[in-house]
Amino acid sequence: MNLLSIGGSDPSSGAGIQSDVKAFSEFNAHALTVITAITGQNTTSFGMIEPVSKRILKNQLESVLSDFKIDGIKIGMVYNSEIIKTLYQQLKKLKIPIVVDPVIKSTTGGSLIEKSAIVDFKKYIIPLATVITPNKFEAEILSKTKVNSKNTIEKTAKIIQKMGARNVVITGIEGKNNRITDFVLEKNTEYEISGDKIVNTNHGSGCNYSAAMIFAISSNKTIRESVKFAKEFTYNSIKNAKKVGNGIKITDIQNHDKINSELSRAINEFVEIKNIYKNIPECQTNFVYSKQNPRSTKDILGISGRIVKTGKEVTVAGNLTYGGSKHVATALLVVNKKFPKTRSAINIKYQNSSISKIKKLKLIVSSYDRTNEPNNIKNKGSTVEWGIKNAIKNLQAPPDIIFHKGDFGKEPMIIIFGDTPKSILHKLLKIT
Ligand code: PXL
Repeated sequence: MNLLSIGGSDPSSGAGIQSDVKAFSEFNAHALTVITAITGQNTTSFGMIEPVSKRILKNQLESVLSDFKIDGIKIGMVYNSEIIKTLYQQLKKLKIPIVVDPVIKSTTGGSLIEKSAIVDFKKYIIPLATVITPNKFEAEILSKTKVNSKNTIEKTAKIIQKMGARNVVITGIEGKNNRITDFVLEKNTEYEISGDKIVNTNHGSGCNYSAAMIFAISSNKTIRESVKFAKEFTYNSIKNAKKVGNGIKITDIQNHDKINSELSRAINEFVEIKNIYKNIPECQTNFVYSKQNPRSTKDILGISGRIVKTGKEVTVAGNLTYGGSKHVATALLVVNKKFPKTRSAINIKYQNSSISKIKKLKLIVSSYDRTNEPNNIKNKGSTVEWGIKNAIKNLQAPPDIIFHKGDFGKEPMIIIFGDTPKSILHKLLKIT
């Protein structure tokens, strides 16, 4: 997935473009950037702002738009009217989801938009928004209403929606009992999503929220799912915030899930293997890695949309999620019950050439015959479980490979098992 961040450069890398590059990379998306302004700032103070010229702004945009298939765009700091109008001219014709983060002030006190540009921001940028994500302060400025008992958050959100944003999410509304709430106004419905509050002044949380939002929206998640995802991602980034400079903490979005980073690295290597497309079956490939002692497929990380063949290339469709695979994860779950060290698996196309190579190697191989499957199992839809159980029934050591030759209307398949995704790649390279 390619995601574009349009915004300002922050040399402290806590917010702005640098923060979005980190966030998008964390989602395994490729980060494209268009810089609108350069700021001088750190964790204690805000220095200068220099907006870029119209020429270079336009050239940056044309460069990325003409080359990449862009799945989603996030707009952050836009600073002045010239930048706003130039962006509008280039973006109005696109049919790509856009998340607008209407940044007005930095936590350290810098003004991120000229006062005189707010009118044009409302006129040109807000109508581009699939989702706009102001905090309460930003919502008040944009709607020109102070939230109180008479002017509710809902009223504020409706004013912003009237300006042309399809969906309005007002973030970080402080409530009672240490709770913090996002108010969501979709086209025809409105609701609130609450979570625990963390008391912690930080730099970067607003940017993390909108970056996660555009990723979720571009992954075809609903608005409600996207809000939940962005909220959780931001909560973790604040929880892990680090004091790297002398002033306020910077949010930390690094994924400390080793399972995720190991699988993600192996998938990146897998898609680069020469001619690997020849090994992708009709039902496509999933590559999974489990937590220790998984209790269900929800403890197994997999690709939500599989690795798919696109001509002579393979592409990862979707993202890594626990519970993202059904079949391969179920097969792994069964093997792991008997052999707890086996925690990773991949399915590849059944080919006679692979089977002959497998037979020549010192691998532990087993198979099952789907034509022997009892009807009651077929009807229950638990074929994989039944087959793998059968295949490992008499094994004393963990299998490297389990295959089956298919059945009427069922594609034959090879599944490779191993302790880690890396060990799977090692075996795969020997048999393909
Ligand atoms: O968090 C909003 C933001 C966005 N973009 C840039 C920033 C800030 C806050 O400091 O500096 C460039």
